[in-house]
Amino acid sequence: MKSQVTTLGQFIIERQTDFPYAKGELSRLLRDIGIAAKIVNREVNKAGLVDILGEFGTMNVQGEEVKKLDVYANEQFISALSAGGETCAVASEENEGLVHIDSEVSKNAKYIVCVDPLDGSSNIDVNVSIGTIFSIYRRMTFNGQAEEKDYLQLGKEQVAAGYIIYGSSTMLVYTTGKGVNGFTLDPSIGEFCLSHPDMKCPTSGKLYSINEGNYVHFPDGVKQYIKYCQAIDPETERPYSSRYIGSLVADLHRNLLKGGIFIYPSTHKSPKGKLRLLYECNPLSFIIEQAGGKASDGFRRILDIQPNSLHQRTPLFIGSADMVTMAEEFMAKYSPVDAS
Ligand code: AHM
Ligand code: MG
Repeated sequence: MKSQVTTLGQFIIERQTDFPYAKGELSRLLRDIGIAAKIVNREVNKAGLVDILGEFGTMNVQGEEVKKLDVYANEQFISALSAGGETCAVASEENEGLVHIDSEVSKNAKYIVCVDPLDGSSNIDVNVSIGTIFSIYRRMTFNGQAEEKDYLQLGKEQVAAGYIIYGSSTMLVYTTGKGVNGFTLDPSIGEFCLSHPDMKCPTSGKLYSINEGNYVHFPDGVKQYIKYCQAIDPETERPYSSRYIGSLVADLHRNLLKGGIFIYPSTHKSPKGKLRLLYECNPLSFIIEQAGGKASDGFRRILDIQPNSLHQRTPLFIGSADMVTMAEEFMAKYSPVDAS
């Protein structure tokens, strides 16, 4: 048995020298996210008890209103980031506009955070894994409150990104552009402990993940790629297996560890796809690239897309590099017109 564990806090401090100009702010910001993650984890684990402790919207035994978990998670992350003082503003899936943190300590802070506080929240009631996704940018403007220019940056400008998966165990996975490291929450000591150092996504895999219920609405390139995944070919070990949880962080996490491709394409109903560029696709794309994988909208690298609005959507093809490249080839051949 290993006698020593490295906690997230220790790891962040050890890696602080990776950012000679950051003066510890980024480390503190990551630590704040770790704290919020533990609080959200505690509530997610209690979700099954709502029938006993009170339905959402009702009063619990302490006389407090029971909040929906995604609203609760949003409040926790914003409050941890506000208290930390390193973040001047937060762009969240739960808020229409940018949330400015105007306190004395935060208003001149150097970082801006984009977050999906609880992704896949429709899965909570059925005990399926859900996640938090976050992305950190350096602030560009310093004329009072943060501006559009600060959060509408290219994904490749991210200084850090990560996700937390609330699953059979809870993990925090993050990158600061120097590889990807994963930490598992040890509930007995209440610490995230380094469990997956230097994570790498296999270059190819045997899993494809897509909501096939939407098949008729997919572009031809995606339909043909699905046929390719299902065809018999012993050399490439096809047919591949289909695995789709419908919870982005969980689907991505599995494919990152085992190799595979996740696709949420454009559909007739949603020509821009469903997933959001700023706080879903960009952070996961940064992580997958840092792990040796690839992320695309079917035609171009996600991290090169110029965002033009906070809640912008994009199609997403993400996972093992060779599989994403192959899917792009199908798109170029059968759906050459980029609908996005
Ligand atoms: P949400 O942000 O409303 O939770 O939606 C995002 C989720 C992702 O976790 C998942 O990949 C996707 O929606 C699943 O969508 P669908 O049910 O259309 O397959
Ligand atoms: Mg979401």
